[in-house]
Amino acid sequence: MHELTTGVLAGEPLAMARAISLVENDPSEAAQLIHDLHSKIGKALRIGVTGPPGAGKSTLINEVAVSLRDSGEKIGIVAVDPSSPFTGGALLGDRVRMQKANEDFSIFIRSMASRGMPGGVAKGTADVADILDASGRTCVIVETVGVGQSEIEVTKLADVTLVVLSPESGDSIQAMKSGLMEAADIIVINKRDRPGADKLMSDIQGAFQLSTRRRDVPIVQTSAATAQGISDLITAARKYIESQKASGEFAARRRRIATERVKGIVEFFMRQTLWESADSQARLESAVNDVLEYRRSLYDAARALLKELTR
Ligand SMILES: Nc1nc2c(ncn2[C@@H]2O[C@H](COP(=O)(O)OP(=O)(O)OP(=O)(O)O)[C@@H](O)[C@H]2O)c(=O)[nH]1
Ligand SMILES: [Mg+2]
Repeated sequence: MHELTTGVLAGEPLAMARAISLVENDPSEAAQLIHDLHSKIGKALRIGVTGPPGAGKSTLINEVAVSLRDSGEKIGIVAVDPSSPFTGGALLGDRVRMQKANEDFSIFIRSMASRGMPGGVAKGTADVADILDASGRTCVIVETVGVGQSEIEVTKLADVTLVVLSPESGDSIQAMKSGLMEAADIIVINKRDRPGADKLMSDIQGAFQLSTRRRDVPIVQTSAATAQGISDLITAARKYIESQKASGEFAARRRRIATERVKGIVEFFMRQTLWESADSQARLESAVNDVLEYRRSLYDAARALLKELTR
């Protein structure tokens, strides 16, 4: 374990990959590792990227990563449940660019499956972000496909959340109806080379005009496949972070994130330990009997059982 900690702190790609596997497969080892890394966690900027499948999130992240890397940043990327392989969408030229930029491992990329994460996606991705952070990455990017509520939860772990839409996905309308847009600190309309980008932009602006809270959300147009609009996006993100820091909201958000994580881990520990005692199954059965034989209501039996199990 000690060796793994040292490897992660040194930013060795192999150690980082092994550490992330622990998060996927072995929660208690992962907990120990993150405990050991604790004093080195917290410096990296965390960027959440979400949006409908195929909107161009990975292509966009590639370009942002290369650009940030050129300005001296060290990037860690984790994609949760990618429906397409991370660099698979990128044009060949981009992939060469990516490789060239990455000869010194200044960009670390890892895909992971949400079902491999004991304790849930939010806990798992936050743990992975911690590992990348401790490894000396100055910027950690988390990609999730924005299709459901749990994906939106994940974006709450980030200092800034980008919601990526494209004019060709009818899903964008769906995204506007769902909570996805609410999670956005910056909206990216990618594939601006496709017809409909301006219409999508004015649709969103129209919808946001109605809300005082959302009126000022920046909307940036990009064409990730040809690396256009990337610097506009980075500028918008930097501006956002700066204003968050100036207003104190950056720290407040990190506090909210830490609060949610502590709560989540307490609940995870509780679930883990609740059924550990030898007689817990017998107690459960007896509670079920009470319910089925009308001695106790469902809620009464559950409350009493909880009391017994946590005594
Ligand atoms: N025309 C056009 N195509 C793009 C652009 N950006 C990405 N694409 C293409 O869109 C497809 C999907 O790109 P990805 O980057 O894999 O999209 P994604 O949102 O990460 O997809 P999932 O992770 O599977 O949800 C690929 O074929 C890309 O080459 C763009 O700006 N313009
Ligand atoms: Mg992707």
